[in-house]
Amino acid sequence: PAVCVIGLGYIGLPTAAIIARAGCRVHGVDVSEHVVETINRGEIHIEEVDLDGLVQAVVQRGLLRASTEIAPADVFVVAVPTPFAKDGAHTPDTSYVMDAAAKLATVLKKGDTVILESTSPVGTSEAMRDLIARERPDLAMPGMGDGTPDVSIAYCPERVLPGRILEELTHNDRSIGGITPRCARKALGFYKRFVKGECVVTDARSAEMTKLVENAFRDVNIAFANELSMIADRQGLDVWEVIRLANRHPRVNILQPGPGVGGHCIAVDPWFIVHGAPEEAKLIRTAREVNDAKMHHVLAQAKALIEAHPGEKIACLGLAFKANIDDFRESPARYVAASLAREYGDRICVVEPHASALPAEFEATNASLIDIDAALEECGVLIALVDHDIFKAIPAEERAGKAVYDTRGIWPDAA
Ligand code: SAJ
Repeated sequence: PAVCVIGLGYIGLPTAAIIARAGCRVHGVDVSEHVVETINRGEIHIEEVDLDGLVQAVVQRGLLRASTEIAPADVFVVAVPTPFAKDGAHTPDTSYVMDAAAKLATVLKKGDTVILESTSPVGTSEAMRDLIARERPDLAMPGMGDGTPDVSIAYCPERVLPGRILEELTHNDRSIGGITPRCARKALGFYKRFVKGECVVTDARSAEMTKLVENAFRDVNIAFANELSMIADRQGLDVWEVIRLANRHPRVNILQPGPGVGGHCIAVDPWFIVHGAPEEAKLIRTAREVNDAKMHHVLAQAKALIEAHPGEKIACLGLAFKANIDDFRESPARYVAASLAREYGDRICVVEPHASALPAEFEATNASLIDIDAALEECGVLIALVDHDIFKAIPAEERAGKAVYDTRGIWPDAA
């Protein structure tokens, strides 16, 4: 089939490339001219393992072409962002999804399949169907009226881990949520072309909730670890030791505390559940609050350590939102480092091997970006914010004599 992928970001572009590799002709759509031009040159605008080679290959073979304009296709895959609305109340903003639906409605024809992949609050696929129904009264929609529908609509979330996207897009199991069972079968046939994992068929609302639940599960579990770390700080305990020991229990598996939860999914998606059921989603809301509070706790602890070492230079190790990636968006490490830079200026040295310059918010500060060797020579205070392998590998003798705040537990000997 001819496939149109709308949204060529962290999920849309790898998905488009994998569908193209499976032999489908893919028309990718993005609002950004820059993104479109980059892809049509066979290059990529994001960092992801092995994605550059794959995009280059499918563009060269003429299987993937990007444009700012929608084009007719047999299957439409929507992978646009669903951020928060700007109301400060964590309300999901599904306007990008609805804009994509309105665009594809202009070229939709009988027999087409529309698949939503964007993380979305429960009911979004149906809302998308309703919008398409309004735009295209000439087409019969699934789940509306008695006749045979003219198009199929399904919700099929991805669950890939940044850094392993290509591998996980192919091998992870997937939920295929049809607006009707017939829609699910249609979407299943499409995913079977390029997914090696198991494709489990369900309804659209269950699939929408499943995606949110997966990330909320992880958020709640990380919140447990982060709350433990704050309790341990209060009681003068080594949280890493306590977790190591507790995890010896055959049915206990506590996650790792850190400086808070970053990324665009785990810190966002649980709010979509809270928004849908505010009275009931107490634990899920509290987990979000605990993980956000952890970031401020880390900042306060870091300041206390810095104040106790006047005159010393401070190395903030890491800006990324997690280990061994170059993604600094929504990163607690970046927030902590930038806050310290604003307060302590040129005493703050940031080490981030995945950055070539400090992000914009550091500009007004006198903080500098230096390499790990210089940091170990010049800085008397080390604040480990990201568990990059390069930081984990710093031996005890190179940290000796320095004041250390290890927010990730990367140096078990330092406790
Ligand atoms: N973190 C901790 N302690 C831990 C584990 C993680 O503090 O023990 C922190 C990380 O440092 C990071 C944040 O949590 O700041 C999130 O990292 P992550 O590796 O848990 O997840 P993401 O955001 O990279 O990807 C998640 C994944 N979801 C789950 O594992 C349930 C991924 O499978 C999803 O596809 C992705 O969200 C998404 O796009 O929704």
